[in-house]
Amino acid sequence: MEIIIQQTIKKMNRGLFIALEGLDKSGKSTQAKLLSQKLNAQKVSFPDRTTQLGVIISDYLRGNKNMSDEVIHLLFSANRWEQHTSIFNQLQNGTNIVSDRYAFSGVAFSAAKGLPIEWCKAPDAGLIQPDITFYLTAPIEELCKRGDYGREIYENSSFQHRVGSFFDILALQENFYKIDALKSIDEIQAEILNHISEKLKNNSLLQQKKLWKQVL
Ligand code: T5A
Repeated sequence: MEIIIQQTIKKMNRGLFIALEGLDKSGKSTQAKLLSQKLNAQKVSFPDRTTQLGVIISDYLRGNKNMSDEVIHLLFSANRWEQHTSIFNQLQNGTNIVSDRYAFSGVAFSAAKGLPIEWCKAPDAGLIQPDITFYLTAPIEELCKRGDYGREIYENSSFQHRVGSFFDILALQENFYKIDALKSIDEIQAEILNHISEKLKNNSLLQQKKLWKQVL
């Protein structure tokens, strides 16, 4: 399946941009790693904790730094803009990109704090729009049993419920492909590959778009 997908992408004359979104511990990183290996893609992660801005964001997430909701939102967005040119150039050169979280996380998490959705979208307007966005979701009560849940400040049930409701709104607005995150890792990967294969039959994917230009 992945060979057919790669051959189809080659005909597009540019790389495919895939984003994985969802609640904390829904398995995004696990799937992003597998998918980037299968599609010979470059994996990017947001927040990108390797840059100076990323270090500040990481401190905030671990509860070591206080910031207003507006400031941290803008830092998350700036952290994506830091990678914008690199992502654009790689796509133009035919490299596929798999993004572990993207601007939709920015909107869902900040809107869950009470910031207006349109305000949240504005700083990310103009970033490259993913060709396909997967939304991994499951009851929070199940996800909070996974891994080291609870280490970062957003990992609490009531907040994640609010985040989930904004992801649900975005999923409808942005046409996300919703995935049951309680399925096995292999089942989810197969579903993702299947959906990419189906989507590639649609020529509209050939056009590279920008996020939310209409809100500017
Ligand atoms: N944030 C992010 C914002 O507020 N604004 C923004 O603009 C952005 C980009 C950090 C936080 O920042 C917020 C959102 C976050 O709260 P992060 O670094 O992506 O973002 O942090 P997490 O979402 O917590 O990412 P994790 O890497 O911890 O979770 P993942 O990637 O969803 O899950 P993963 O793959 O690491 O798996 C977690 C555990 O579950 C197991 C794994 O083995 C692992 O132990 N697992 C499964 N178990 C059973 N079945 C499956 N199908 C499984 N898949 C994975």
